[in-house]
Amino acid sequence: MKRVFLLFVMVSAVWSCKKDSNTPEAIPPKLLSEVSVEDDVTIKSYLQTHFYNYEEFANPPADFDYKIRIDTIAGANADKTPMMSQVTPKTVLVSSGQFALNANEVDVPSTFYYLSAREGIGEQLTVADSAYVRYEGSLLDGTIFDGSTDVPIWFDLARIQSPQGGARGFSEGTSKLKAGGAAIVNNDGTFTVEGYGVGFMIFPSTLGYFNFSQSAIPAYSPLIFKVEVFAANQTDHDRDGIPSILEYVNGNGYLYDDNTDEADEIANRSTLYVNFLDADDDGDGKSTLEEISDGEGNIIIPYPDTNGNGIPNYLDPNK
Ligand SMILES: [Ca+2]
Ligand SMILES: [Ca+2]
Ligand SMILES: [Ca+2]
Ligand SMILES: [Ca+2]
Repeated sequence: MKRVFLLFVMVSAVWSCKKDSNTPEAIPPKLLSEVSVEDDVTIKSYLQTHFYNYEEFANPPADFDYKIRIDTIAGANADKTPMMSQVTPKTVLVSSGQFALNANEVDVPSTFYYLSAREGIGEQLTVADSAYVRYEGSLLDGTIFDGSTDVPIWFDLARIQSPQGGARGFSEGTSKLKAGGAAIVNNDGTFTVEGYGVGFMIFPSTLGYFNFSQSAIPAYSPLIFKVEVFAANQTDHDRDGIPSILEYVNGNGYLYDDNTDEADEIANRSTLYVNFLDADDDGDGKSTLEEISDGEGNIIIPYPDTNGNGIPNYLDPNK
């Protein structure tokens, strides 16, 4: 996915141009609110007409590889259960600012669907975890555009949510899965993880790349990812003592719209730091770590709130 992200960054400032015109004409992006609804119709139709190898997951053959295989409900498979009746929907809110669009759309509902084919025996992930996964991304027509299906790789699920990351749906969907058990070291030095989580997620382009087309991903493409989760680590990106997952204060699961001292940063600095990347969250000149510590290297739980106004000191510039 790194390659895809890089491409995203390079094309992010370019609108598509009409090829048959001498003068390139910028085509304004569609509205999130329109695409979100269109994509949902497309996704539901896909889920209604496709099935996965749920029977193998329910009664695994001896040599089963625990890979999800999706096929059309037709012919010999006409009696299969559609994925639509097995997936779980989750609606999150998306704003046009997340795609650097000017439409001023705020909190547009966008629904993704996920399924855990095999529940992992390890921890439940969060959208701020670092996750060790094998994965495969494809379009709904089956075109595979990215993946690492043999060797697991680490993904920073928090940063993937970023405007440059472009795959918030991957972060959201993966957070619904569970990791596997503790790694077992084999005699040859390789690792085995038992009971790792296996699942997939399908999400609208409003949680993917939206209007940015790439070589293998046309603009406005809903995406599907199959994911196998082996391990996950909690993160603290800015090392301020507050786990990144606790640094979204508005509770919407999106880490890039939480910036407590944004007004101060706009007024006084050139760079904005959202809370999970800001080691002084309230911008009062005292580090967050200092504001939650006892002076002897211990973090105080619950976080100190000296004036008792319900806002902990590290988020309260007026304390
Ligand atoms: Ca932190
Ligand atoms: Ca900040
Ligand atoms: Ca912080
Ligand atoms: Ca502070």
